[in-house]
Amino acid sequence: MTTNPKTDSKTSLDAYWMPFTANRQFKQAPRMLARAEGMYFWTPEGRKVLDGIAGLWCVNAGHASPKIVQAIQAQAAEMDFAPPFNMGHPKAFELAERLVEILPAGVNKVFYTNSGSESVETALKMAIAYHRARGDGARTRLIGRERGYHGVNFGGISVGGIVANRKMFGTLLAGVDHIRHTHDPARNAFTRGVPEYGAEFADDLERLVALHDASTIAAVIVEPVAGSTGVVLPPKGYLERLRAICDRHGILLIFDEVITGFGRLGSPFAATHFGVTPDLMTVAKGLTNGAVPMGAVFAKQHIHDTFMNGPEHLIEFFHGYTYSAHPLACAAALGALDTYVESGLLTRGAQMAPYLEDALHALKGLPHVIDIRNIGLVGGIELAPIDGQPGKRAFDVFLKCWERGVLIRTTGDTIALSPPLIIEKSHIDEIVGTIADVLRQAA
Ligand code: PXG
Repeated sequence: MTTNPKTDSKTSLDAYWMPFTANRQFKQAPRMLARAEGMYFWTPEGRKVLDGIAGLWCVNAGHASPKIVQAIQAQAAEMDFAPPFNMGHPKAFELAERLVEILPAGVNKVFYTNSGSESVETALKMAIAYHRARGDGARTRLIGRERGYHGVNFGGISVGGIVANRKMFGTLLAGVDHIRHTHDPARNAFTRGVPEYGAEFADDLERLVALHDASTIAAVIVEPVAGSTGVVLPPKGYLERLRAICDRHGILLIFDEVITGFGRLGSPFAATHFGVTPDLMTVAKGLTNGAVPMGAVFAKQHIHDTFMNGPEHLIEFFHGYTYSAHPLACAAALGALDTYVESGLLTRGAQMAPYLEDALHALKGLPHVIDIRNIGLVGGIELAPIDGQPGKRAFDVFLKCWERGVLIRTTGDTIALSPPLIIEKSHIDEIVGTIADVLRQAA
């Protein structure tokens, strides 16, 4: 039971089955959030908590950003819903046009979804259907990467490589294979920024091409910077090499930019940051600053154009969602884009990154710290697991930071930081300082 501060009544915690949560642990000691603004959450009791993870990699402009709040409020009153199939509304088109302005050259078509998971399913289906529309219908295989996270739907967990997210759910999608992951602590531990070693891991795609033949492979999907697995960066030259191998074999390259999109790395997208342009990009989260659920797939012109054949009165791509281009989401996204551009947030990460990098790497030598990784406004601090209890060491740090008023995220035994892009140096000091104190005391 918890006390509702508004009504003072008791609400049972029983009915809500929480996602990706240790439900029993939570319900014994609930961590409730009631309000949010800027860099902070407040608990129902009024305790202030510094947000070190932008909600969940999404609140890039900080919480309750005024333009976004106003846009949602006005849109709810003006038009709550409009059917997206065979009908349109102006903000959906305006948003697509505005997005194309910040996308890498050549990527200029926008297909709306409602989450990162839906973006991934959409991109995978688009890739297979594209090859078929070209008359190359044998290209149906999808290649993911070990340790990859692409949401939780069947396509996403099939190409994904996080064992816990896959093992409970049967045989998954047929015709999927995986290249190896790029984590190589033996050579790259404590590297500042992208690691020096491992571009050759991209050649693992050639192994799968040799095994399956390129003529059966539709697409490869990777996170340019992997988040959920615990912040794993692409080695220098790796993404370029992956791009070259895809080009050589007519395989589409999909970047899953659900966490890297909208300024996280200090550039609008990972594609712009690394100068490698994929054929399809998936986004969500920062698209609306997390304020309304929304995702999107960005496609190169020629992929879109390949579908635009057949009788003009017929649907070209049999795919879409009731809530695709939802008016509230479009309004929120336009408000978010305005805010990002006006405040320089799409590149602010680049200015703040060196300070975060120094702060994070100063943790080297503290108890249990076995690796530190960083890029833009992303940080990963990997801890040695407690024998026989993987994940527990980091989860305990998470709980202690929460008690001290700092929200961090842990995955396995890695602490992942992804603060709002409005973060100031003093916030970085507080987040990293709190983690340091907790680590010292836990020793
Ligand atoms: N792709 C990537 C790369 C993601 O990071 C998704 C797809 C799925 O998005 P939706 O909107 O369906 O959740 C994600 C989601 C974490 C964490 O702790 C990250 C995500 C979700 C939950 C936790 O790093 N990313």
